Amino acid sequence: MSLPKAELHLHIEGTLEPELAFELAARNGVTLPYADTDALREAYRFEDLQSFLNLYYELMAVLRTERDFADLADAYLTRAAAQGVRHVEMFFDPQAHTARGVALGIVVEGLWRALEKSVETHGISTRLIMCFLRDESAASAMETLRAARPYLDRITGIGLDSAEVGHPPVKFREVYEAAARLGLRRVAHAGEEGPPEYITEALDVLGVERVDHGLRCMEDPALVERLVRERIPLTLCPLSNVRLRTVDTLADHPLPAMLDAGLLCTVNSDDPAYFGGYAGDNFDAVHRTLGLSEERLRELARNSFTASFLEDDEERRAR
Ligand code: ES4
Ligand code: ZN
Repeated sequence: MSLPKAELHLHIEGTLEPELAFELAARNGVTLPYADTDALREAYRFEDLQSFLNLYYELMAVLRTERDFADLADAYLTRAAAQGVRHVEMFFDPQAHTARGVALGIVVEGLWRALEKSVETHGISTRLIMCFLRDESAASAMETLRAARPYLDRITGIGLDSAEVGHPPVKFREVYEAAARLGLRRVAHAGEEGPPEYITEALDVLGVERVDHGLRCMEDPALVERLVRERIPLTLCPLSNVRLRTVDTLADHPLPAMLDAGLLCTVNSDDPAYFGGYAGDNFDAVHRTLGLSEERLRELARNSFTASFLEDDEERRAR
């Protein structure tokens, strides 16, 4: 599906395809515990979010240098452009790298090498969103925010990801307050595996402008009404939900009901190398399996620009 669209929920580390993982492993002298790309792909059968995260963090061992991060981002941008992506707000997980001895500067400068020329090279405008790992401490998140100070001209906002249940948004109240004082935009994963209360908390305590996933809002009609009234965008990831068993099958996905309820939904790819598809593949899948009309697909594409952090003039160029 090559409809022009913005990708608002994309973990750059989740775009690491098996072929590139092995190439980077060889380049960096890292041994992966898989014989080859086929054996690695065999491991992509997930029970839930945690079983995916275990592999996601394990494979990051191959990312070591600025060039690695630049190559990763460039490979993603090439694939995204081919699927009609005109703008991407890219998540990255600083703590997943600093914890293994890769400095934040390596990550940001490496990604930036690809991002700074991507309007020219790929026709894609970009923003960077730094995510905190919610299963790490609030102190670690605060330290990460402090370490990011030299790079804030390159970082548009903050997010919250990793294992959700047991790590409510309120844990990061002070970090989000500090980020707001620095002028950073705020989003957070909420209501993927966690309860609808986490969505409310992300809005009320963290002041998020957009909710990542937000799927479980459908269990709380009053919350749905609020999200509609306040025009809070949700960044849904249908293929991710199937692979992580948040929904039983794609045919059971609540996206059509969510659109009918008047929610500002967007369709995104999350971790496309792991979940079976990039942004356009997610659009194709909901078209085919959920029977969404062409008009609904155009609405989803429109919503992606409306929900983005683009300024009006940039938004017009991208649409
Ligand atoms: C993630 Cl699907 C998902 N959920 C939460 N955290 C994540 N990090 C990367 N992908
Ligand atoms: Zn995500």
